[in-house]
Amino acid sequence: MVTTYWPSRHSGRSTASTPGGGDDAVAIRASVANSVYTGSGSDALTIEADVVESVYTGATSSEPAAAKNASDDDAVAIRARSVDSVYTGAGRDAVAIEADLVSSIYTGADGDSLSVTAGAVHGIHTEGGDDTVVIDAVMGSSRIHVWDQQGYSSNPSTNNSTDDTDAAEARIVKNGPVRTWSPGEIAEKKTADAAAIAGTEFATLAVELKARIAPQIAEQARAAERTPEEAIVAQRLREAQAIYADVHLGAGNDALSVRVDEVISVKGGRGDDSIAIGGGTVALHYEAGDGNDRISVAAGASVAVQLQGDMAYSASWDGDALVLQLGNGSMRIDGAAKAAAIGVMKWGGREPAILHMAPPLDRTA
Ligand SMILES: [Ca+2]
Ligand SMILES: [Ca+2]
Ligand SMILES: [Ca+2]
Repeated sequence: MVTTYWPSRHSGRSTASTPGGGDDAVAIRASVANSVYTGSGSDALTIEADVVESVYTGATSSEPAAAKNASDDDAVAIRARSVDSVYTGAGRDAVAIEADLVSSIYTGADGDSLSVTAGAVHGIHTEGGDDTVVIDAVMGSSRIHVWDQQGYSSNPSTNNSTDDTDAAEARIVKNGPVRTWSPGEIAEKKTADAAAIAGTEFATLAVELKARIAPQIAEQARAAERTPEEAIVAQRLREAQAIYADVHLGAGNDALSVRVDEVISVKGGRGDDSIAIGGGTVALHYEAGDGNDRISVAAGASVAVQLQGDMAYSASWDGDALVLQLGNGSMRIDGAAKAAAIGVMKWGGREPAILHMAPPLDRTA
């Protein structure tokens, strides 16, 4: 079945539902695409909207058990300003999302392929199976929670909120112009470079937050007896801390390519994962049983290994690679010698251990 929802540009909310078996092809263009269910079968879903909420391409509860247990391969492509709650379930799904705000993406069991181009992103879960993931973003937004914990609210005027990610997102949605993408604009957006994304309001928010916590950074550096250069590096690593990672690759031997302008946190989880860090500061959460992961870091990027639980570690150099023994597992960081910084920290520990930092520029050269 082929269904095309093409409501008028001012029709507002659009709800699509095509439950049941069969391979559905659904295209939606709307201001708000809310509660889209395609049911069982290998579905192809395309959405262009300002706001996308609640997309589910698995079998619905009213379908027979056989349909619910099937591993259907879905293809989902979304371009929007804000995307929240996308579930593709079992099967080898291919999901591509391009949006300013991306949260709560679950690709379910089996080896999925996920590509996210975003301003702020959190709540990515690719779950079991050997997944292939590409993330290109300004930043992971879990860190806004971290700053709240440290007492620096990103929104002091509404300080009662315990979830400042929501507050920040609400601000974007509230203040942003309500508009619908034209096909030409979407094509333009698709080819926009990272610099354009860096100009979003989230990048501005990150700068504001940094300025607000600058005095605390200076005080912590004094307390830890760091040099000014070390204090800057330590703060950069600490900024990437999060209780709950932005990106969870789940079990399996996953492959992730990630690049951010600011910081993002990633949990590779069980299995031997390959993670390529193309830019920014990436916190890698690691706990006992998380396997032997292979990391490559681009020159100028930073890695903050965030150990969870009470785990001993040791570090040694192998050429330009830094090899960390982490309990019964390990992490090999290729290219570490040319990274801006490599550090190890524990959640709740205020000061990261700096294992490597780039030498300061020789100003006389
Ligand atoms: Ca899946
Ligand atoms: Ca996985
Ligand atoms: Ca792993």
